[in-house]
Parts: sequence; C-alpha cells; structure tokens
Amino acid sequence: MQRRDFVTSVLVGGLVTPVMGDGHNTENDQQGDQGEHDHGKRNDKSTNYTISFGHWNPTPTNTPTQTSSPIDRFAPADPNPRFLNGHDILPNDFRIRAGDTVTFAISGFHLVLIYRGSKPEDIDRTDLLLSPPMTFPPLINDSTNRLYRGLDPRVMPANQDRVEVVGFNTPGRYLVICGVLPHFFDAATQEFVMFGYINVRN
Ligand SMILES: [Cu+2]
Repeated sequence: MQRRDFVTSVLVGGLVTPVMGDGHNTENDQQGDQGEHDHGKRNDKSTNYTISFGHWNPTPTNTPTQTSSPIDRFAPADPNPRFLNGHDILPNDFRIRAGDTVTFAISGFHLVLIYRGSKPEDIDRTDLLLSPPMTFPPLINDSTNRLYRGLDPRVMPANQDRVEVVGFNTPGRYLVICGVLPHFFDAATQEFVMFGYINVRN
C-alpha cells in the first residue's frame, strides 16, 4: 500500500492516532503489534490474572463439619468468621507470560508468600513468627528463595480482605503458598494444603 493511501484510509477510518515516520512505533503510536514494523514490545501483550487466595464460604463443605451457614459480615460479632473461610488458592496451577501481573484477591487471615526454586517440602516450617497464645497462628518466616512476602495479616484484624498485585518478569515455576502455617501444612494429615504454582514463560 502506498503511504498516501494508508494515511487516507486511517483518516476515513476515524482514527485520530497520528501516523508518523516510516511506521516505527512512537510513544504515541497505539497500533501496537498490528504495525508492520512492530519491534515486539512484549508489554503490549501483557495482561493480568486474578487468583482467589482464601474465600468466604456461606455454605462450607470444608472443615469444620458445618453443612450450611450464612455469613453476615456487615454487623456481626466477628467480621472475619474463620471457620467459614475456604483455604484455597484458585486457580492453583496455571501459566502466564513474563510481564504479566497477578492479582491476589485475599479474603480472610492469609499471607501471600511467593518462592522461586522451592517446593512445598523445601519450606522451613520451624522458622516461624509467633504471636501471643490464643491470638494468631504461627506464620512462616523462611526467606530462602522467597521473592515476595505480602502484608502481615496480624496488623489488620478488623478487615483482613485485601488485594495485592504482583508482576512476574522472569520465566520460571513459582511456588505460591499461604504463610499461615496451619493453612499451608495440615499437621493432622501431614499434607501440604494451601499452595499452588504459577508457571511463567516467555
Ligand atoms: Cu491461609
């Protein structure tokens, strides 16, 4: 297509984006990867994913063995009824691309920890942050291979729900766990529970 024709078609198409130079991207160029001379700005394709990190269960199927219960957080005795909270990371194994971001939508008393190069059994469950008895459960304090540690849930007892958005800029397999020890590791069954993986590729 001749350049003159191209400019005409752009104008007819109603676009107001200036067409400049020889088609190389400029800082105002909004054509992104549709341009013939696109130089592969990966960030143009980056996107965001949401992971639910704990969730409220009005009709819980997990422990303790309640079969149904409404949740009223508006004016309740306890705005964060922990026995009605699901300890799941969902989705718990999925792929994204380098440059993408993940929104951790956190509901309830949880702590986001992200590791690269560790498996659940590698996490030190003896190095713990302890609170006075009968207040908060122990929190995992292992910094080896840890790339991200979220906000301390102990400092926001009134409203534990929050969002933390994390960018993943390097390919790899990332382990995401809840740093609340009894959520991460079930002492009764000796199984790892609240963890997942994010696989980042180019
Ligand atoms: Cu948790």
